[in-house]
Amino acid sequence: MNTPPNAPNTPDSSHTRIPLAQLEALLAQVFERHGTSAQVAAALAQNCALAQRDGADSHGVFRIPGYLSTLASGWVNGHAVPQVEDVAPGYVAVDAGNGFAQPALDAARSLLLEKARRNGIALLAIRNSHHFAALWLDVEPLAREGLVALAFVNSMACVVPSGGHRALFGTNPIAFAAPRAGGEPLVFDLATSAIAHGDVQIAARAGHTLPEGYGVDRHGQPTCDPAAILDGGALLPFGGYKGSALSMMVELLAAALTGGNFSFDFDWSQHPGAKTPWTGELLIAIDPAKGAGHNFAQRSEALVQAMRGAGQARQPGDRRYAERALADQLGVAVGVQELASLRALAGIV
Ligand code: NDP
Ligand code: PYC
Repeated sequence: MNTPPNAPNTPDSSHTRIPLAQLEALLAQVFERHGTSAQVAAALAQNCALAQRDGADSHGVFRIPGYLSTLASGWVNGHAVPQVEDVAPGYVAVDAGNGFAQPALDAARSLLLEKARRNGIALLAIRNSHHFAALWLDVEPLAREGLVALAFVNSMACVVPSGGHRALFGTNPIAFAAPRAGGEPLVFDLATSAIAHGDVQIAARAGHTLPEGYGVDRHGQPTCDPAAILDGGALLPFGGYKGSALSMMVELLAAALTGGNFSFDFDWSQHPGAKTPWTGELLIAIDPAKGAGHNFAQRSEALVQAMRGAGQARQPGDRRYAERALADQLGVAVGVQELASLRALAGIV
C-alpha cells in the first residue's frame, strides 16, 4: 500500500540499508532468542530477510512482532522437526509437527526435485504447518532449477466468499514461477483476497483509506476504513466470484489435499498473541523437459517479448527484482526504528 506498484521503494531518512547476510544473522538471533531451535531460526531468518530484500512491505521484518507473539503464546512449536514421508513416485508429504512451513519445505525440497525430474511432475503436501510469509520465495528457487512451480497456502478466516455474509476463506495466495531464457524466472505471487491482510494492517497504521470493494465492517457493510476491517470486519475476494473460486481452490489444495486445517478450522482464541495460521501448503513442481514444448524457457521468453510487444512493459516480479538489484548493490532497506527494535530483540545493546 505504501509503495507505488511499478517502482522500487525509495527509502528516505527513516530507512537505512544493511547487508543481507547481516540482516539474516540478526533475524536468526532474534528467532532463537524467542523460542525456536537454531535450525528453525535459520530457515525463518533467511525467508524473512529475502522477503525484505525484495521489498515486501507486508511480509518482511514487519512480520517479526507477529512471529514472536505467536511463539510466546505457545500456538506454534518453534522446535518442531518436520517428518518427511515418501508417499508415492510423484508425491512427498511432510508433517510439520505444528511448526513453521519453511523448515518443512527445506527438509523435503531435494526429494521433491528428484521426483519431479524422474516423473515429470511431483507434489509436496505440507500439513500441520504455519505459513506467515511471502510465497514467491517457495517457488522461485524451483524455477532456477529449471522447473515450473506452483504453490498454494491457506491462512485464517478473514475473507467473505462471493455472495456470502461471513468470513470463511483465508487470504489464500497462489504463487507461480517458470524458467525464462536469458532473464530472471517469471514469477507471480498474489493473495486471492482484494488485498493481503498484512497490507490492511499497514494501511491502518498509516491512517490510509482503502479503495472501494476491498472489505466490509463488523456489520457486513462495505467500508474503506482498514481499521473497521480489522475490528471485526472482513475482506472480500479479488475479482468477485472469480477470486472467490480461486480461494476455494486454495482451501482444497492447501488444506483438504494435504490434511492441513481449513482457514476456518482452527480456534486460536485460547492463545492470545497467536497470529500464524495453522493450515497447510501444496507445491507442484513440473519438469518442462518432459513436455512436448521443447525449450520451454525460450518459449516463456518469447511470451514475455510478445507481452512487451502488446504494450505490457511491466511483468509480475519486475518490482521485486528491481528491489533485489538495489539491495544487492546498496544493502537491504529497513526502517531505522525497526532495525533498532530488531537489535533490542536480539539482545544487542
Ligand atoms: P501484490 O498485489 O502486490 O502483487 C501481486 C502480483 O502482481 C505480484 O506478482 C506483482 O509483481 C504483480 N504485479 C503488481 N502490480 C503489477 C502490475 N502493474 N503489472 C504487472 N504485475 C503486477 O501482492 P499481494 O498483495 O496479493 O500479496 C502480497 C504478498 O502477501 C505475497 O507475497 C503473498 O504471498 C503474501 N501473502 C501471504 C499469505 C500467507 O498466508 N502466507 C496470505 C496472503 C498473502 P511484483 O512482485 O513485481 O510487484
Ligand atoms: O497478509 O494476508 C496476509 C497473510 C496472512 C497470513 C500471512 N500473511
